[in-house]
Amino acid sequence: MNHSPLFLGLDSSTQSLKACAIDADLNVTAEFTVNFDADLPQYKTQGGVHRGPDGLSVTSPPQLWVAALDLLLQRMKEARFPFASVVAISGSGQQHGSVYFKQGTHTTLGALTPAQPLLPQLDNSFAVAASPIWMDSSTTAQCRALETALGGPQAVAELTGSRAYERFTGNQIAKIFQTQRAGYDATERIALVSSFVASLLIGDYAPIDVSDGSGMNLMDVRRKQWSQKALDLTAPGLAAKLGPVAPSHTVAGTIHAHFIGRYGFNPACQVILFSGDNPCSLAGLRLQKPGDVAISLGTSDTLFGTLHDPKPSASEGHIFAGPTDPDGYMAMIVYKNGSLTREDVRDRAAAGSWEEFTAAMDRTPVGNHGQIGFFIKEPEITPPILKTGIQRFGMDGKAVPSFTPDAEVRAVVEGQFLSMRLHSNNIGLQPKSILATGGASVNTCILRVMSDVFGVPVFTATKPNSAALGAAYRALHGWTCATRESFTAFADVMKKAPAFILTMEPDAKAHAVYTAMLTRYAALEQRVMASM
Ligand code: 5FX
Repeated sequence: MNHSPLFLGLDSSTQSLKACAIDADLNVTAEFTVNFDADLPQYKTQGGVHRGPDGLSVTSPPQLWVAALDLLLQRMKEARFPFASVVAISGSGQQHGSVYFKQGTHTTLGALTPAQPLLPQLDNSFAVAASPIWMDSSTTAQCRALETALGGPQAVAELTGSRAYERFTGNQIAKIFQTQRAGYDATERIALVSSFVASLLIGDYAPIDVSDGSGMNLMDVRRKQWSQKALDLTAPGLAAKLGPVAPSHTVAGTIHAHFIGRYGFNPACQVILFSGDNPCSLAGLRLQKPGDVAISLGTSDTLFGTLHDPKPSASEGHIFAGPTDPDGYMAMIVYKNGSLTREDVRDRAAAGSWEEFTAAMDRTPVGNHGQIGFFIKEPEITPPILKTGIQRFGMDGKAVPSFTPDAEVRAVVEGQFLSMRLHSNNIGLQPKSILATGGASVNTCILRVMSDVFGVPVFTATKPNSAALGAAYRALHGWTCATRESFTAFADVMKKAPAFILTMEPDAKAHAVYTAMLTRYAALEQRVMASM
């Protein structure tokens, strides 16, 4: 080896395939990207996907993901990337998407030759032509059937970590069994996007890791094993088609001869199980102790964090097995009403200007004189509210038609963080510090409210490619555990990572105001849900 050891993270996301290499000191040494629409236009995807005529089905051709891996590695080779120095690879995949390997593909994978790219060798290996992905919402019937059979949404959440969701893979598999029976029967192995890419790299079927496996409504999230009951309710013979689930730091195998011969990988290079993009982002943001929470303020707002005592809930969020701690869990809550909703209020009440928005926040008191608003511009996920609209309440709890523009601005920000505090506590998260990321995290008046509502310090991090970086960190973690032949805490391998920036500390008085407000917020939310 000419270089110090490298750890490679791949991120097969909805729109692109990225690679991020780090050295043992956690410095990023190289990054590469293949954009599906622009670089592989022959697949005619838009944003990496095909939308069905029903408006509900969303799929991608699995060949696209294979072609992307060929192209990415080719680009890395042309850039003289030192493949021989890579001692471990791991990866991230968009969650929930599924790939159906045809009977006989196990043999094909083992026999991959370096003489050709992967695609011509695997073109004919898929029993289901179109892989359903996380944007698909065509499985409501399968979700309701699972919930009915298992005793209701809360029972499904208790067992699998989430109530039945349309995009969750078990419900997608049930639909494939019901509507594409020949394809299901011809399937030798069902992979998630994550385990699919890992399988290509080892030339063998890689297990699904417990963290991404939690996004299927098929795994007993506490035992971290498939639930035979859920499998039986989904499709016959499913256990054999899924193979095992395994802890995320497990070594899947060593890199296949295809990659050694074609690109010059080191034959000893280990492939660590791939995981989902959200679990990998959790690793990339180095959340590891219970109470470490990240809030990404983007088009949709996402809150996730680590915990030891999860409280799965039918009305909010997801519990996944932890991607870095085999005994731990991660919780994730997604809000559809994120930046677009804040921007809507900015445009209506603050002349379209963030400066004016900040000035309105400065002119209004913490707690907004008891005024509380619910801004449902998009059908909301947390809590589930399908009907859109804005509901405003005065201090006396009576509905009011409008707030002053300044109060409107404060109400949207306070309402969003009160909701996050309420629902994160409901599923067992007890934030002790928050890492804020995403576009709106540059806005300090928003971070002020975040810190005061939760009563914890807020750190900031730019989040470029956190899933790919997290995958590279996980490669280092899995490799360290394998090399030492004993589990090593993720924190131990992250010691050299740069510190995050402390941006906001909570104000005790403001926090007390929000704590008092939370009870009223929760009661009003019940009213809003009942009325919509
Ligand atoms: C998580 O449950 C999701 O559906 C998305 O965040 C996908 O993982 C995006 F890839």
